[in-house]
Amino acid sequence: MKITFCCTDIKPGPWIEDLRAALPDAEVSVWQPGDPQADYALVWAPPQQFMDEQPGLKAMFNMGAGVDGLLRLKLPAGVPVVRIEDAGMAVQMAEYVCHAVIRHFRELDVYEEDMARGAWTFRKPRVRSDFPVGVMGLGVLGQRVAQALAHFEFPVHGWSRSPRQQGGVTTYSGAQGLEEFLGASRVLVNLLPLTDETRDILNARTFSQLQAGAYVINVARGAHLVEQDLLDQIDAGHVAGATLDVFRTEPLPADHAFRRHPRIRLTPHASARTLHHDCLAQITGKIAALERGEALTGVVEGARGY
Ligand code: NDP
Ligand code: OXD
Repeated sequence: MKITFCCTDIKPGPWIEDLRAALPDAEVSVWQPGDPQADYALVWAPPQQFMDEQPGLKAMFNMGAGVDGLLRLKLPAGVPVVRIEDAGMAVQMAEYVCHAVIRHFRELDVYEEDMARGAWTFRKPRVRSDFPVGVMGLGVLGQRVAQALAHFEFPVHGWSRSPRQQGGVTTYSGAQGLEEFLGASRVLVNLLPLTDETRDILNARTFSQLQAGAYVINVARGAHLVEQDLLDQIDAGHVAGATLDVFRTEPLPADHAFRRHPRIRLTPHASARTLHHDCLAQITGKIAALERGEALTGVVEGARGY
């Protein structure tokens, strides 16, 4: 079996070594233009030339949960694209989102500023039921995030494309459920995949439907957010602030308005990192399952875009 590795921005050395250790009978190499046909590929932001030259793959493994970058290319017909499912990312995302929600709810920024200027003052405790959290996307990551928020006793609402049931979460679905979902939410967490339907979904109209004093957490993709709309809504006072991990342009330009905004907290697309060993185990496990003729989970449906 031949496995090829074609990942921009990921050092191949450790992957090649660990793939060879996990699948000793496989021939594993870093893709070069003109290479012979492989059986399986591990890809992240590959060039179109790779797709054109590898039409006979048995499966292609995307080295992340989001496949928006990959689906921009013309993919070889009939080759299943398999994405990463959790592999240690769900717990990281739950930590990150809970941290952002709690930091805002408990006004920890204000306490930090007070302490830095020598003060010792108390804020009036806020009422948890005044801070319902809406999670957009109830997939592998969104479900885990919603569960973690419910554990902290926030009222949690969840929105997905098809109807979902989750204990402790009030659920809504489809375009017809969006308005009610937004109206029930004050803190909005985005964990949608980036598709034609979800691009620019965090916009002025969406924000205006959230409860007053809204807070926005975007951990999915930068192109979900209309950046100027967020800045305008913060200026207008309807949105109190935001925590952003992903941006339309990454790295975020040094002079971007978000960089020095007092109400916006930033991280560099680091909310849920790809963990080498967890990913490797998931991918090699799936290759072995395919070789045994078994069906896989995590196969992307091209038509719906995720
Ligand atoms: P999943 O595919 O498991 O879940 C996607 C969810 O979004 C599903 O509940 C799906 O609905 C819902 N959805 C999709 N389209 C729509 C729509 N048009 N309207 C309403 N709901 C919709 O994805 P994951 O949870 O694994 O990952 C989510 C995203 O998180 C990734 O696509 C990626 O962009 C981002 N991500 C960001 C990371 C970071 O470090 N910042 C790390 C990892 C991922 P349904 O349940 O009906 O299918
Ligand atoms: C992913 C990401 O999609 O890291 O996995 O953004």
